[in-house]
Amino acid sequence: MTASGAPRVDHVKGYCGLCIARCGTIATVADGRFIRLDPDPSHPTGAAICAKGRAAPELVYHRDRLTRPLRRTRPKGDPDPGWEETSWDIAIDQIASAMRRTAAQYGPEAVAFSLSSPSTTAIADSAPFVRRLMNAFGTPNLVWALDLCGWGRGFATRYVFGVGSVATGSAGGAMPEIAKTGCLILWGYNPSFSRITHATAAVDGLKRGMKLVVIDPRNVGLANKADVWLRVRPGSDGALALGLANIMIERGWYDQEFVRTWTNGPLLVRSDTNSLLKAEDVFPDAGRGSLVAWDMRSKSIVRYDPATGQYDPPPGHLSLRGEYAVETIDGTVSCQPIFDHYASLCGQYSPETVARTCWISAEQLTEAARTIWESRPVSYYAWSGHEHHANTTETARAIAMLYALTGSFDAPGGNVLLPSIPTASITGEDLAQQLAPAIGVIERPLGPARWGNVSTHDFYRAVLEGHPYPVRTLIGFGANLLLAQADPVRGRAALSSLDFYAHADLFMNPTAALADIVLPVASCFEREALKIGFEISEDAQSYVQLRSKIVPPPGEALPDTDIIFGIAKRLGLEMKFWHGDVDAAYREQLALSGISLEQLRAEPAGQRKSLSTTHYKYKIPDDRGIARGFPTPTRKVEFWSEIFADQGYPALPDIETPVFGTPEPADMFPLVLTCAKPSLFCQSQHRALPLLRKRLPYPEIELHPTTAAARKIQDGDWVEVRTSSGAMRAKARFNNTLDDRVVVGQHGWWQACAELGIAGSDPTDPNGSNFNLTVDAAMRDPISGTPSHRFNMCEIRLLRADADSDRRGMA
Ligand SMILES: Nc1nc2c(c(=O)[nH]1)N[C@H]1C(S)=C(S)[C@@H](COP(=O)(O)OP(=O)(O)OC[C@H]3O[C@@H](n4cnc5c(=O)[nH]c(N)nc54)[C@H](O)[C@@H]3O)O[C@H]1N2
Ligand SMILES: Nc1nc2c(c(=O)[nH]1)N[C@H]1C(S)=C(S)[C@@H](COP(=O)(O)OP(=O)(O)OC[C@H]3O[C@@H](n4cnc5c(=O)[nH]c(N)nc54)[C@H](O)[C@@H]3O)O[C@H]1N2
Ligand code: SF4
Ligand SMILES: [Mo]
Repeated sequence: MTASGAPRVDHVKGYCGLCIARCGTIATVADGRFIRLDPDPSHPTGAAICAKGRAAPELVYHRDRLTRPLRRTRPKGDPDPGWEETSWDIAIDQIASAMRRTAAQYGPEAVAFSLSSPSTTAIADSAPFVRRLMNAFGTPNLVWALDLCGWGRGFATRYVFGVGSVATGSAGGAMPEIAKTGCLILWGYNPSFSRITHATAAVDGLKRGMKLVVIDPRNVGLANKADVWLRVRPGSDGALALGLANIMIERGWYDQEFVRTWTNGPLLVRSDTNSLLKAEDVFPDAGRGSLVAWDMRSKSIVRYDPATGQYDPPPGHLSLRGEYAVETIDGTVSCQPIFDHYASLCGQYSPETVARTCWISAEQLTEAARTIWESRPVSYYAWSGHEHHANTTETARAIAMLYALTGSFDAPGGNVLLPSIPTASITGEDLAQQLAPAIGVIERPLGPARWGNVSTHDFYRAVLEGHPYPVRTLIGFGANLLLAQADPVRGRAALSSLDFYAHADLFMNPTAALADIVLPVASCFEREALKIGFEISEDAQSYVQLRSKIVPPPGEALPDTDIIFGIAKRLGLEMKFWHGDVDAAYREQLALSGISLEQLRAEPAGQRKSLSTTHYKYKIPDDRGIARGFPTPTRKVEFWSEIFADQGYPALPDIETPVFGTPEPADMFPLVLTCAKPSLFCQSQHRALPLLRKRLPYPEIELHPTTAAARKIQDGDWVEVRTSSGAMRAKARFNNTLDDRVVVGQHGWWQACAELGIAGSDPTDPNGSNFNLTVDAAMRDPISGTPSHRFNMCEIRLLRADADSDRRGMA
């Protein structure tokens, strides 16, 4: 209260950390209570906020928040864990002791960490410190959903461009420069629900005449504003990308100059071995590493040196198509340029094949290809729709190659490697001594484990079968594995059989319920965090903010960062953690930026550090005067990957499209099942907040009215969705824009909402509502291990026709 008795009202600028959009916000605090959140239009991501942001005060003050460290007193498997409150001191002590014990017996790699996705929680505040702790402790094993989220867009595409084609939270990569783009492609991505800052930018783009292509089985978000909406059959995106490329190549709708100069398309492939022709195959004196292309002007071969990116002699006109007889040391060998092989691969995806495979007409396909070609510069963002498949790696590569045909990479209005404020890395790579190979890297050497990211299924196997080595302790920050991942039954068995599991979270969840220790975490509104760059544009990238703590956390809850520093200290790693001083860590991060921590603390609204974007960075000469090119083995955008070939994978994207009607007879499971995220909740969270839950009380499954009518299902009826792997329940929601062979569910449902009298459900119960019980965990991408969350065959059955049996339907 103020002296006059009126409430004291403060407005605190910051940003919402609840999802990847990281919207700039203004929090209203009245007499010390956080009462509302509004957008901050002066912030580069502050044009709007969503319903989840508006519900933030409900999240902060929710009665189910964890407030004290809890210790299990009854065995795992007992329906009552017998949680007992304990002190931070004891909890951290137990964690450090368990980590030490496991390391002494099995090696430090037997301690794994898990993390929620930074796209759906505020864990980005602390994720670099988790990596640092892992490096300092000596384990490479971070279990998080990277195989489902970030792999396709940020990592698989590195095998084409050398960098991610779209930036992931941490990996870096090129972002669509929406403000300048001629044509934006949203591929299996609905930013209207999932990243409203991109949606706002796209709407602005449409106002100035930008073309929009949306590729989604549903007409959702901006699809109804799109110039072309391709209603792709789930799981066939790779075939679609090759089919679009086929039309573009056939009609000459591709940037030949870019392909010739900046891709490895001209390099020759030997037909006898199906491998790249090496200069040493032709010239006995050639050094190792050089390759060969065909010059049409001189009608002879030219050498190509990837170390310099130069052809020798300088070619008149490199060939992209045709077959050439080359005199090699072993005799005459017929060779074709890589691009010719790629074009032939695309040729297998004729409009008729695409119509059959992807359920998209030849006219629409051509219209999309024409729009893309005629509206350059093109930019794209592909997300969950293409990432949640057992063919995501090759699909992501095929989309990236289609994109390469436009020549728009790093062009103004293309996918641009935006500048960033110089910072120092704090993940402590230098602290890591000889880490063991991450779990999964032996089976899938090019997959997420190459970068220390362990898929949940490999983690379960290491715990249950000790393969490739045992994992006995898990320290989790958020990750709700039982809901996020397939096979929760195996997940429960794995987590229950650990020697020790600690989980830090805002709320108890079904995964945390299997822990030995549960730690209460301060929400993003109750802790400081440093954010350098807001990703989506040059302006956003130039913004630095030290998010203020708006209100204190409930009870004894602590920021993740403090917990990590606490564990480090107890492990004797304090010296590697700035002697326990979080500010010192921020100072180190900021040292190169020219912005001080004091400045940021004094100005919660944030600071701008002007940046300017240089485009076409691949053309810029390095200090030897050699154009930088792309950071790939051939220094070019790669249609053909020797890295893939060396590991026994096809060098060109060989797409396996899941077949409609399999694996079971089509009459048992005649419908294709995919899923999408609702706008009101993030993943498995937020169902306890009445403001949100009252707008979507129960999980839904979207289906076409004729599909429903054939099963006597009415809009709003409870139905069972069954696949050969399992079942779940949801309410039917009619959607007449869907193909009548496709149904679309939602995952993440388990939580009760006591305020609305809605019960929760067990994630392993087929009468509950865990979508991921229907996922076939064995259907996995051979390169990344990604399970197929978005393609399975299913059947839908009416449970009850009476609309008011909601409570029983959920039970
Ligand atoms: N069928 C299907 N499955 C999917 C998906 C799908 O679309 N369909 N999406 C996949 C994707 S893209 C992802 S990223 C994963 C997500 O999987 P997860 O990363 O596990 O995300 P959530 O399920 O939302 O669980 C996040 C947990 O973190 C907690 N949390 C929130 N903020 C914080 C914080 O600041 N600190 C800590 N310590 N905890 C916090 C929440 O309370 C919650 O318990 O799920 C994947 N699974
Ligand atoms: N409201 C909200 N926002 C979020 C999240 C959330 O859970 N809720 N999660 C955050 C996270 S972790 C992520 S990964 C992002 C994800 O953001 P998005 O990628 O936008 O998420 P989704 O809605 O899961 O999937 C996008 C679209 O893919 C379509 N789709 C389904 N199957 C296919 C297919 O086979 N091919 C194609 N082309 N499309 C298909 C769906 O119909 C859906 O409209 O959102 C982030 N923001
Ligand atoms: S979209 Fe909503 S939840 Fe995500 S950051 Fe913005 S306000 Fe927060
Ligand atoms: Mo995600």
